Amino acid sequence: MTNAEIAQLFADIADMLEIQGEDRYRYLAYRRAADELGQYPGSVEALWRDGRLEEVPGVGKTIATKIDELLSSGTLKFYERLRQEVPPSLIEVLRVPGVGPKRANLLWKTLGITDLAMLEAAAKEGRLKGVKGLGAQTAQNILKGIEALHSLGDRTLLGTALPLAETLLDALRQAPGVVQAEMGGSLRRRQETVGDIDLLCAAGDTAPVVQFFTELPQVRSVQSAGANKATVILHRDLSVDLIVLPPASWGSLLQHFTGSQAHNVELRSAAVAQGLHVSEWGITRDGVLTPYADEAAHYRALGLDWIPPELREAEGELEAAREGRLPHLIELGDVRGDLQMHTTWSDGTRSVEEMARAAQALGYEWIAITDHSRGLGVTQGLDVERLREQRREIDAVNDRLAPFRVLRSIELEILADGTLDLPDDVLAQLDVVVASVHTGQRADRPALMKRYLNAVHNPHVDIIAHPFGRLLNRRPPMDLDFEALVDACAETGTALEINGQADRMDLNGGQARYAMQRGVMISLASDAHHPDGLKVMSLAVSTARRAWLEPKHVLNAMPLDIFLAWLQR
Ligand code: DGT
Ligand code: CA
Ligand code: CA
Ligand code: ZN
Repeated sequence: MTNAEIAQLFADIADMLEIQGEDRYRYLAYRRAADELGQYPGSVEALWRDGRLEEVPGVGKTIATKIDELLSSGTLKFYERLRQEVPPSLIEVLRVPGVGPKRANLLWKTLGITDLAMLEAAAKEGRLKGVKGLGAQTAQNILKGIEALHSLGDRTLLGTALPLAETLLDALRQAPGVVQAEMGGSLRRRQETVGDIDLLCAAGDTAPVVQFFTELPQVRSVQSAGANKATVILHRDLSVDLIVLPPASWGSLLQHFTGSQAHNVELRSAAVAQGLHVSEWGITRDGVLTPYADEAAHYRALGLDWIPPELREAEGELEAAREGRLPHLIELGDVRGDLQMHTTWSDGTRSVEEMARAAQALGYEWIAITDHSRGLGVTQGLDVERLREQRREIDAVNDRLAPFRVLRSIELEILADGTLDLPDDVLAQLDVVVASVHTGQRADRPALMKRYLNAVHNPHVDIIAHPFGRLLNRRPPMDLDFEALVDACAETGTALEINGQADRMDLNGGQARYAMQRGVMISLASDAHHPDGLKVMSLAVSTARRAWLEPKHVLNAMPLDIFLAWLQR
C-alpha cells in the first residue's frame, strides 16, 4: 500500500469516530497519524518491514499495531467494523460547509442520509426542516455549500502527484533501453493541481518500455497501450499517460507534451507564419523533418530562448523569449530563510530548536517562528505572557546556533471584528509580524476588506499570510477585492505570502505576479508544523516561478542583514 492509501484509511477512521461522537483526543490521534503518514517522505511500508513504524511522528504503539495488521493481512478489523457502524459515504457529507460530525450523525439517524446526493435531494425537497436545529436558512446554506463543492472539482494536488511521478520515473529509468525520462504536462509546469500525470521517455525501442510501464506494481488497470504510448490508472486513482519516442526527438517530445495547450497553440501559429510545422517529432521545414534531441535547440530553431516550463501558459512568455527578456526566475537555492512555521508553542509538533536545526540543515541562514496568536482558540495560541516565555527560549536557541538566526514572529489573528489579536506595544517587540484570517472567512467582501485593510495599515504588520484562505478541492477562496488589497500593500510596504502547503498554494501564480507587478514584495512560507513540513518550500518556489518572480521580488532571498533592514522600512 502507498503512504497515501494508508493515510486515507486512518483519516477515514478519524472521521467515522468523530461522527460516532467519540472522544476528541481519540479521533484527533488518528487524524494526526493520518497527516503524518501522508506527509512521510519515505515508504511507510518499508519502515514497517524494518519494524520502525514508530519513527513516524504521531504513530504510537496502538496505531503501529493497526498498521502492522493492515499491511500483513491486507485488512484492518477495526476499520471494517467501523464501516459496518458508520456508512463510509457519510464522510463526504462532512465536506459540506456547515455540516459537522454531529449534524451528519443527526441527518443520518433521522433522515437516513448517507451521502452527498441524498443530502442535496433532501435539502431541495424541503425535508431538512423536520430535523432539530435545521431552519430554512440552514437548508439554503447547505445547498449553497453543495454547489460550491461541485464547483471545486477534484484535481490532484501537485504535492500529491509529484512524489508519485518521481517514483514512476525512478522505475522507468530502469526500463530496457530508456535513456531519458521526465514528467510533462501540468506537472512539469508545476500547476497547483493536475488532471493526470504525463510521463515522457526516450528509448530506441519504444514498445518494451510501454510494456514495462504497464506492468509496474503501482498500476491498477491499463486503459490503453500501443507501440509508443499508454494510459494507465494507478492504485491511487490517478491516471497516467506515457509517451515514448526515439532519443533523437527527445527535446521536441518534451516541448510538445509539456504544453500548456495555449502555449503550444501560440507557438505553432508563430511557426506557421515562418513556414514551419511543429510536432512532438521535431520541426518540419520544406517537407523535411528535423528532430531535436535538446529542448533548448527546439526553441532556438523557432527563434526563441528556452522557456522555463512554469512560464508556459501563453501569458507573454513567447514574446519575452523572442526578445531575449525572460526573467531569471527564483530557484530553491536562492532561498535563505522561511517565513512561516509553527512549534509546540502552538499547533506544531517540535520545539523551536528542532525546527531551527532542521532549517539550518536545509542550508537556510534564518527563519521566523510564527506560532498562532491566542485568538485562534483551537491551537492554544500565544498570549502576551507566553510570548514573553517563548522569547527567552528563542534567545537561548540564537545563542546556541549563531550565526543562524531565529526571528521572533507570530501568526497574528485578524479577528472577525477587524481588530488584531495583540496590542501594538506587544507587536512592536517582535522582529516580524505575519497576519492572517482563519475565522469568519465567509463574510461578505466589504467586511473582509475592512478587516484586511485595517491589518495592512497597522505599522507593525509586515506580511499577510495565505491571503485568500482557500483550501484546494475543499474550501473556496474568500471573496476579496484583491486589487484594493494589493494597492494597500504597495502603499504601506506590506508583503503578501505564497503559502507552500500543498492544499493552499495561496497566493497562486497569477495573483502573485499581479502583486509583484505593482511593487509588492512576496514572502515564501512552508507553514511547517514539523521538520519534514519545511520541504514544501519547493512548492512555494514553484508558484513563485509561475508568478515570474526573480530573487529581488522575494523576501526569503534576502541575506539576514538586508531582511532586517527591510523590516525597518
Ligand atoms: P491537466 O492534465 O489537465 O492538468 O493539464 P495538462 O496541460 O497536463 O494537459 P494534458 O494532460 O491533457 O496534456 C499534456 C500536454 O500535452 C498539454 O499541456 C499539451 C500537450 N498536447 C499535445 N497534443 C495535445 C492534444 O491533442 N490535446 C491536448 N489536450 N493536449 C495536447
Ligand atoms: Ca496532464
Ligand atoms: Ca495527459
Ligand atoms: Zn495560517
